Amino acid sequence: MGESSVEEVSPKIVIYHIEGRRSSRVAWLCEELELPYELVFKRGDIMGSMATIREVYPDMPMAPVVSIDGTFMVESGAILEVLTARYGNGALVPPVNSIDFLYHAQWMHFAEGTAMARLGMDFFTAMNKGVAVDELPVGYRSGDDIAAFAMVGSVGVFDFADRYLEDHAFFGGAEFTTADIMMQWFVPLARLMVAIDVDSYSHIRRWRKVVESRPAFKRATQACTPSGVNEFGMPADQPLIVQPLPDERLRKSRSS
Ligand SMILES: N[C@@H](CCC(=O)N[C@@H](CS)C(=O)NCC(=O)O)C(=O)O
Repeated sequence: MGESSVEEVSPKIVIYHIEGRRSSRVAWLCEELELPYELVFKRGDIMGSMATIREVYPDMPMAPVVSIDGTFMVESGAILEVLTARYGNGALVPPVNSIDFLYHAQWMHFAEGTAMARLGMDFFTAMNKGVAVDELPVGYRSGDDIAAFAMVGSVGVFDFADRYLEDHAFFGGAEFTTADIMMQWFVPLARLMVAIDVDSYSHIRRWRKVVESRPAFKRATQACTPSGVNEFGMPADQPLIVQPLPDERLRKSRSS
């Protein structure tokens, strides 16, 4: 009998999770692929869940930390790529030679490399200055149209995604892929973090309805946030990290 390869046996996947956090992406993928996984977190206790992560992986304590057959890994996008490449049998990734593969690869990386980076910039600047995100002085917020800091901002991120979805059903093109899992997580949160009126983006709204109705998403959400989620995708039974701005102060799609 030869040695069994990784494809032949179920991997042991342990997801160190915090409710409402990016670790839910990994659970969602495991549900899609029907891969068994263990979810480690302290229900109703964000700090306690983080303390567990610090204990198991002090080198880079973030959510998710995942252990795959005993090897620890961070970076949700990389974890999704490893799990689909090893255990997906071609599911949830377009064929490498298709045009859709280019879209898929772009959005897989855009989610963290640009979208969350730009949203985080606005969010943390506002927190450090102790003001609401829409009260940031000119020059402190990404997207401000001045020479010194004319970087694409949170609104630009959403405008780009919505324009793309006008012509494509999913972020990976014609079919649902892991790029959708990467992009979904921060959409409800953007309303809270950076005061984006996500519902003013009609194509994102249509896409979100479709992906969030997938049975695997619902199972993962139930497992990851057993007490339910609020409109921002955060655990319903825990205090919000910041106060949401009223509707009239939300930033809308440029085309709405
Ligand atoms: N790019 C990383 C980001 C991970 C990350 O920042 N996770 C958050 C929770 S959603 C976290 O652990 N924050 C605490 C920290 O960064 O110290 C990924 O996609 O996995």
